[in-house]
Formats: sequence, structure tokens, C-alpha cells
Amino acid sequence: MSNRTFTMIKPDATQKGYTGAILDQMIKAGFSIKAMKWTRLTPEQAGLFYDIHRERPFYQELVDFMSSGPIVAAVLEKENAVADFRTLIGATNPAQAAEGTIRKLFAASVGENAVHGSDSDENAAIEADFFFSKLERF
Ligand code: 3AN
Repeated sequence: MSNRTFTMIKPDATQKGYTGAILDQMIKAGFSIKAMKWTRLTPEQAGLFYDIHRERPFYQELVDFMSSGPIVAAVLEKENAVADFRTLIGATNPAQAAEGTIRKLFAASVGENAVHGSDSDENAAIEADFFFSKLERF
């Protein structure tokens, strides 16, 4: 799955009306959409998705935030997708994100940082499987 990554547009961004503008940035950067859904995570689902961060001090805050409103989940395709998408979204903390990156443009804080992007091919596959069946990917 090295040409695919997984993303979520997070509740801060969907609730501020940034969904269309963020998708536009992704498409203009050369990513094509292979699967997409608008949904809302329960606290249990958000907790499972971020299970890897269970021991981190911000885990509960992250779970509360990610279940606080709708999200857009998507699988994106492009050569070198995981690394190129991380470059496109910018640093986790928007204050440190490079000019022109999605987090620089749309994120408010390290917790409410507008978008998620997988950090490895392995996690991209796991995260895509969390949201999408094979029948939902084209
Ligand atoms: P990234 O999303 O850039 O891979 P990670 O994996 O370090 O960043 O963190 C996962 C998510 O946890 C981030 N997207 C962010 O929403 C949240 N997070 C990370 N650090 C903090 C923090 N210090 N306080 C609150 N939330 C955080």
C-alpha cells in the first residue's frame, strides 16, 4: 500500500466549514480519492482508533475531541503517498507547520489540528481497514 495513505478531516475543521477547501488542497497536490465517508466517531471508536496513544497524557483529550463532531475519512492515492501527504499537512503543531501546509492554513492548535495523516504504510493500511470495506474503495 505504499502508494496509498489514510486521512481524516477532524471535527474542528468540519465544524468551521473547511472541508471543501481542505479536500481541494489534497486534490490539487495530486492525491486522488479512493474511498471517502462523512461520519462521526463514538468515544469508543475514537478510543480504538487512537489505541496506540493510550498511554500518552493527551489521550482522553484526543478521544473527546475526535468524537465531538463529524469527520471525513478518506483513502488517498499518489506515488509516495504517506511521506508526501505528511509534507502537505505540515507539523503536528500548526505553530511549527511550514507556510502553505494544510495545518498552517486551517489548524488552531496541536490538539485541534484539522487533519490526520498516516505515519507509515503499515498504519495507513490498518487505518483504512478501520473505516472501509473492500467494496468501499475504488
Ligand atoms: P501526527 O498526527 O502529526 O502524526 P501524533 O501521532 O504525535 O501526531 O499525535 C496524534 C494526534 O494526537 C495529533 N494529530 C493530535 O491531534 C494529538 N496530539 C498530539 N500531541 C498532542 C498534545 N501535546 N496535546 C493534545 N493533543 C495532541
